[in-house]
Amino acid sequence: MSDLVYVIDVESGNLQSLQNAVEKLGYRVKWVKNREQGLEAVDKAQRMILPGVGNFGHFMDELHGRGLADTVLEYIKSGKPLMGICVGLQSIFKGSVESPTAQGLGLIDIRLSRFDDSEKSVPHIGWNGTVLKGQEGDDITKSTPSLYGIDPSQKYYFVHSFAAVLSNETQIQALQGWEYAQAQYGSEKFVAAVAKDNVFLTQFHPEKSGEAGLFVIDSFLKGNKHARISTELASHKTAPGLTKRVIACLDVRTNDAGDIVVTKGDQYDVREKEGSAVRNLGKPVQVAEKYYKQGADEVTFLNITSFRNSPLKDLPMLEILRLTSKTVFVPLTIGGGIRDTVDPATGKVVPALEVADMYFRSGADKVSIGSDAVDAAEKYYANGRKGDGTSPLETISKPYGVQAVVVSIDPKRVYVQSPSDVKHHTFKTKYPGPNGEEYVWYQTTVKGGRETRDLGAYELAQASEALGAGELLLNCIDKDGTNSGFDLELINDIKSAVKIPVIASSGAGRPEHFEEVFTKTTTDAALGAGMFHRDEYTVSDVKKCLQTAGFPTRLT
Ligand code: 1PR
Repeated sequence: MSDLVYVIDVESGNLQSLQNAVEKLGYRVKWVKNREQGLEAVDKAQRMILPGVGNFGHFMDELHGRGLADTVLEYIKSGKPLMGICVGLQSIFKGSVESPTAQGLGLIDIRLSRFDDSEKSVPHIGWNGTVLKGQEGDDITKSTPSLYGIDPSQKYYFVHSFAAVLSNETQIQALQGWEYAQAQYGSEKFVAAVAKDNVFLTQFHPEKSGEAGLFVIDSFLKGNKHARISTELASHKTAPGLTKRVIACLDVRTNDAGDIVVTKGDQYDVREKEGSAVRNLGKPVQVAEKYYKQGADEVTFLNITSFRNSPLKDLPMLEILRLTSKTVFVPLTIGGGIRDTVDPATGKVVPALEVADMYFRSGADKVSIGSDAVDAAEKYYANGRKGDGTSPLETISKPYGVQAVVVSIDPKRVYVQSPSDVKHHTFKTKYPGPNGEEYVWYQTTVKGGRETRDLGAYELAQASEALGAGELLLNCIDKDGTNSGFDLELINDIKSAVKIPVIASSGAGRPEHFEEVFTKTTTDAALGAGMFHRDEYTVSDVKKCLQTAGFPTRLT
């Protein structure tokens, strides 16, 4: 049998990682981008993958517009194996409330709905468990046959706001004849994977789900529908449900010798106290791989000097992403320099969407916007709380979906005597200021904290959500590099401002700080940098601490 895997490419999101996963498993990818290539695939392909991320309507328009909806249907009819991923799964359903006029392929008569955000963050981002219908309550260590290797004791990476939520009998009836695994987010149960005959679909991203996800892709590629779960994989037991994510963050910049290094500052100052050289904590690709092996749920790269003078095609971060995504099979975020920019090589203005597109094509799953989001938020308020459609937040989230866009906030604490002293949102702090001030607001900054703006972090968070951010990376300059624990007050305040997930950042110095932030706030994820870079603790130490404290955890 040929080692070729035909993959439908409608230029939606990070296909590089899927290619890397397929290649790691010993196969080759052949892209299918138009009807002509689709006809060849129907004729010659022995396996096909239909991946998708982002907006349902945009994805369906591309699929229909390129004549590839017919390709998928003809291919399915031929009886050869097809695997759909994320929006690829969603496209097989009848439609989605996300894009009411867009037609799904209609193989399953269910309309996708949006998760209820009154009780939880939406999008649903992170590692969640699955249960195969009919096997609820089974002891999985007995090694029951699985659905393409999906293991109920493992966690898989989900990122979506819309899902086939199973809330009534009619929906369950619509799945008659299909085998399916369901997952639960808050109180809502939804289809995590579904299969019938030659069709297999996952809502989660197996190519981003570490070794457990690679095993699922491998089972599909080998046609091993009821693969037995290896005892090695089944040996990790953890509490059910969505985990709190533990993220390793790499601040990256060129040092004075011109090398690209991982660095780390104290309150954003990355120079050594003596000699003033940029701190060098290793090479980005190797450091990222180390954290993947330790069990990091995501890896974030922040390009803290944005390499302003690099011609765009040679952006050093592109190569770092390309190399990292070959060995790191968890989500990768890239931040720094995501804005409309002028290419120094050509003098041409390059819109932020094109910059982001280059990163997605190189293996990034999310882009993180810092300074430019502050500018966009200022315009949003000046414009009567409306976007004008031109900010990178809006232009990137439209085609790629909000889940692909993070806003990184770099705030500083400011004390005031009374809320009426400032126009910004304030709250009463447990830790009064130097002159006994009982209230605080958090001032936003740009350019890595070098410039302050007359805008609060609370207001920035709300504007970012309204303009198209799917997640917030909440740093805190006062806490950065202090090893004194996260700023719990700030995190709770920002969580109360938005419905989208928040990543707590700055101040982690011990595994217990992660336990504390997940116990005392409702943050969805927490990020550490210095404590990992200095080899004081591993990501795995943090995971073990969380597991002992009873949190659902993904262990590797
Ligand atoms: O403005 O869109 O070009 O993005 C620039 C990005 O670079 C922003 O995300 C900004 O936070 C980041 N950045 C800029 N300058 C610095 C600096 O340190 N001089 N780093 C910087 C931000 C903060 C965290 C850090 C945590 C955890 N680093 O990400 O990793 O505070 O540290 P800890 O656990 O050791 O306390 P744009």
